Amino acid sequence: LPEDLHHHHTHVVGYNQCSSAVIQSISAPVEAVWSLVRRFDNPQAYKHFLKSCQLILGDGLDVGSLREVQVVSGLPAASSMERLEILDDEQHVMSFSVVGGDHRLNNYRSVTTLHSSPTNGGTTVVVESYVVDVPPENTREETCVFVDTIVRCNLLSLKQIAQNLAHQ
Ligand code: A8S
Repeated sequence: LPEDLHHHHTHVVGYNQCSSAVIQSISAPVEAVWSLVRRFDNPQAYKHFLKSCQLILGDGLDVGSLREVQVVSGLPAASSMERLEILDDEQHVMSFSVVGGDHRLNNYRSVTTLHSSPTNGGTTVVVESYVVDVPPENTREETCVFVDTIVRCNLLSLKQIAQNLAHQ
């Protein structure tokens, strides 16, 4: 792994936390994928579990910007307050942390990095890792399965939308 990739996806994992990563390959250039991932103010463009997003603080480009997202019905959550931690347009790194809201994923933090495939030009490899508290009455295993499922859905949707953008 390149050094920066290793660095961004190395998390401090506390005793009652779990951590995992999802990798997704996308047949679109890094810049097309990045145009979607970098929009801290518009995550619902590809995250279909979110129905709306409001910027609460900042411009969505500076670290410390805050957004409040509303979650679709059917999930054990209603809303989430999220803080922008990293937005690096050169290295294609975005990170946010969950700082509040009405849900069970306390202290969630994720890092998403984009890499152009070394073997296939025009292909992007997305790596998204996270760390989160294990909720009371859940196991580490259950928590990772739940979050992995959400992240995998998000990255599959990102793939479809980015590929449509790139093939226009
Ligand atoms: C993301 C990743 C996750 C979002 C989770 C894991 C969430 O928005 C949803 C359900 C929950 O129970 C927690 O990149 C929370 O958005 C869809 C509200 C945080």
